[in-house]
This record gives sequence, C-alpha cells and structure tokens, in this order.
Amino acid sequence: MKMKKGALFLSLMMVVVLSVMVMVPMVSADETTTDMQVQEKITNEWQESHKFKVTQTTISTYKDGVYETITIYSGNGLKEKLGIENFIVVRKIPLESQDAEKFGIIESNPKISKKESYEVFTTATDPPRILRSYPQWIYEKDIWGNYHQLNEPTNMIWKYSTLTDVRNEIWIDHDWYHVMVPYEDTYYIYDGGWRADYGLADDPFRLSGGYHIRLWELSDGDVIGAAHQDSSFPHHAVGFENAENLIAGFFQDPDDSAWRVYPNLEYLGNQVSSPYNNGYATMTYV
Ligand SMILES: [Ca+2]
Ligand SMILES: [Ca+2]
Repeated sequence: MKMKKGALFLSLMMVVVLSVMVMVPMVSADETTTDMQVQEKITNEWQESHKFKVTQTTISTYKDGVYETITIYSGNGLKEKLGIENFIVVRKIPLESQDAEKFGIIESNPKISKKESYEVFTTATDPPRILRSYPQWIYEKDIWGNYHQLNEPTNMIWKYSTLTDVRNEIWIDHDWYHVMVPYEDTYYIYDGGWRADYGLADDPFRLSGGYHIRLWELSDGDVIGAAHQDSSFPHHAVGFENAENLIAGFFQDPDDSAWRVYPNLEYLGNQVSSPYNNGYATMTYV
C-alpha cells in the first residue's frame, strides 16, 4: 500500500515536472513584456499615490542685484498623507540692473502670484519607484529635505561610462560650462540614495536662453542626463527633444569612434506634452 502511494506520488511529480517543462518556454517568451508592464504599473501607482492638489504661491523680489523667488506649496493631501505642512524653496540669483531692465524686472514691492495644480511630492525616506533602474524624473529639495518632482524628464543614458568621460566630451570638446549655485539650482534623482546633479550649459548665465544638461552617475556605473533648452531669464524648459539631439551629436563627431549613439532607444515612460518629450532616452554605449 505504501509503495502504491509512493508510485502515485512519483507519477504525479512526473506530471508536474513535465507540465513545468512545457510551460517554461511559453512563460519566458512573454517575460520581458510582462516584467516591464508590472514595473510600469508599480511606478505609475507610486506616482498617483504621491500626487496632491496644491496651491503654489510665488513671491518674487528684485533688490540689490539679487532676484529672489520664494515658492510655497501647500495642500490638505500633502499635509495628511506625507505630513508636509508647507514645501518651500527659496532661490537667489545674481542679476545685473541693466539685465533686469532688459527683462522688465524693476526694483519694487514683491510680486505675488498664486495658482493651483496637481504635483508629485515625497519625503526623503519614501523614494520613487523606477523603471529598469533608470530614474525618470528630477526633483527639487525643500529646506526640510522633502522632494518635489519637476515636470522635467531624464532623456539621455550613457551605458558603461563615467561622469568624467561624458562631461569631458561636452565641456572640453564643445566648450560648454560647468554651472552651479547661485546661477543654477541643484536638482536630484533617486538611485538607491538621493543624488545631486552636475550641471553643464552652453552659456553659464543663459539670460537670453540656451541649452543645459544635468548629469548623474548611477550606482551601477551608467550615467544619466536630463537635457533641455532654457527660455530667457527667469529660466524654464522650452525644449527637450532638441536638446537631447544636440548633445547626442557631441558623441557623433568624426573623431568619436569610441561612442555608439542610439537615439530614443530606451523607454523611460516619462512623456511630457509641453514642451514635448517622447518618453524614450537616447542610449550611448562606449
Ligand atoms: Ca565628440
Ligand atoms: Ca527622447
């Protein structure tokens, strides 16, 4: 009787093993798509659960050669779900009086504007979920160390490279400048830890606009960048794809035999309607 039970068990095991052997190839064929879809669902759910309706109050002042903006975001969801009472960022940018005049900025009482919008916020210990180890969005940090997601996507990846090699191709070969505080804000990505950007631009001040990229070296050794075209002062992004294409060209010069550039190869799921970003990053291999 015992033998019979054992034989039955073995037969059942054989059926299970054979079924798994038949099933495995079918599962493998769909695995990449399924895994990507699962990852995208997780990242989208994280985005939705961190999106809050907020009132944004901006106070701008120009005094003694400094243009200062104080931006305050507040909202019930932000307070109840994340415990953030107010998200405040202060920017102070040096601005010569003749330049201020050119942009119609005059020394006067503070200018106050208010608007309502839906924005993504998080605390330092509740980082965003990311697709295939690539951060999709960049963040600004407030005075208490909380993060606000900007509508600025990452759009360039250098596989197996280093920040130094990528930077050298841009600022040495194409005469760009390293830009930093106070002329430039520091922005962050999350990659196992919050990392500050290294900024490069075709003009350090870009009063009349220009091109700008922020770079981060990732923990796995790749380099990721967020490239955009800036408006005139005060800056905001007016182009993504054009900046991505321009900088991709820096790695396709006649002497660039070491780099292989594949425009819009990697899907990052970070589409933006205006200015347009197609959600695919240019991938460059070394
Ligand atoms: Ca080059
Ligand atoms: Ca793109």
